[in-house]
Amino acid sequence: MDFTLSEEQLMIQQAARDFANNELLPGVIERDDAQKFPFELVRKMGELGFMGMMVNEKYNGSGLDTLSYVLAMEELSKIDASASVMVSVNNSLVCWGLQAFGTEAQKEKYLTRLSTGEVIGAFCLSEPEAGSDATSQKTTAIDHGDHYILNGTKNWITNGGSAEVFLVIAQTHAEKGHKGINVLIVEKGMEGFEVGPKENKLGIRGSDTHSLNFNDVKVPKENRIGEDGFGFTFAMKTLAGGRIGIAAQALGIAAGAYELALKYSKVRKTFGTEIANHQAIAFKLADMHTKIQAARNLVYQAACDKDAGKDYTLSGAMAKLYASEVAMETTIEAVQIHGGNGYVKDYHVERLMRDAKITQIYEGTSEIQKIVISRSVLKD
Ligand code: COS
Repeated sequence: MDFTLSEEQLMIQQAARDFANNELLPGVIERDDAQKFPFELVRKMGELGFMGMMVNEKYNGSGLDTLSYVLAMEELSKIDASASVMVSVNNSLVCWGLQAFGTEAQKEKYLTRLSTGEVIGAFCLSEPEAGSDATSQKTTAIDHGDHYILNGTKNWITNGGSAEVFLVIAQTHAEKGHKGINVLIVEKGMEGFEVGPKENKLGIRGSDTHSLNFNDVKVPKENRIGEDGFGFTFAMKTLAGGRIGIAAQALGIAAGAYELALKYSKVRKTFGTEIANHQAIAFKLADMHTKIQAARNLVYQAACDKDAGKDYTLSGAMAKLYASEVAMETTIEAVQIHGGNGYVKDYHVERLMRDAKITQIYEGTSEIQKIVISRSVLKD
């Protein structure tokens, strides 16, 4: 495999690196503490084209490939995974889903604003009793001719408090199981739609995660994406791409922690020498570097599969499974290399360790990725 980056891809990678260092790094510890992410930063990411990276320029997007998106995700995630999850959800789940399956009118009305960061989107699949078991939707969208009446609760919704456009998965024809599920575009402010309290999380604390309640929300039928009953397939298809974005996030968290540990090991001294000169530390760095490169190859491969029009369900699942494991292992080792300093906030690695954990959980847990991978392997 040749992953030589083009001039344009290198420029995007550099732009994301510069933005992360200049704009995201200042205040990242405070944002994690306060569980806040100023919308101003979302706007700035929008101005740089990071909010609609794979969206056609016709809809105000950047018109880039998946590999460019992955490169940007990696760089942003090295510094601030709360920022990068907002980028990931908006790009892979909301914008991509609308571009691939929305009507022209839906794209004009919603996608053109989502891709610039003027507004931000949320993807609402998980429920109190339907996370991994995504077909068990309790939220209902009952057909009333020209509109649906939406009732139910969604949980752990990234961008829940700041989004203006919500893609909500709901059951319309319970007797048809997953073939009776629809996806509706819900706007902030629709009567009966309430944003619940913010979750107090272990990691990615800057991103705002909320539960959402829908009480007899009237949603016009023109807000349904795709044919009647397309909702579950929509969720699976968008999540297949979303997993590449989260894999890139995990890769970035791992690489960010590794870079910090490498730097620290060359300045921190014990027993009269820099700790990098102790084989115990050098071997840790060797393992981290090797695993990160392996994860990077899987992530790039999945992105290239998507760009080549190949099926990326398997490669995306493998990338997410492996990169998220590497993120967890690497960040734990980075804390260990930092010793006591690793356990305090100023050195960043404890935050990266907390942030890493969610990459093994959201957009399909590691166990779900193993279901996807094993089914694919066994089918051959
Ligand atoms: N692309 C398109 N369609 C897909 C698909 C994909 N990647 N994966 C599954 N489907 C389709 C199947 O083809 C099937 O359709 P048909 O009945 O028409 O053939 C349908 O979806 C149901 O699939 P399946 O029978 O495999 O469903 P299961 O209940 O066994 O669940 C898993 C499949 C576990 C893979 C699915 O429920 C899943 O991904 N769960 C995790 C969801 C998730 O990521 N949650 C996190 C919340 S978002 S942060």
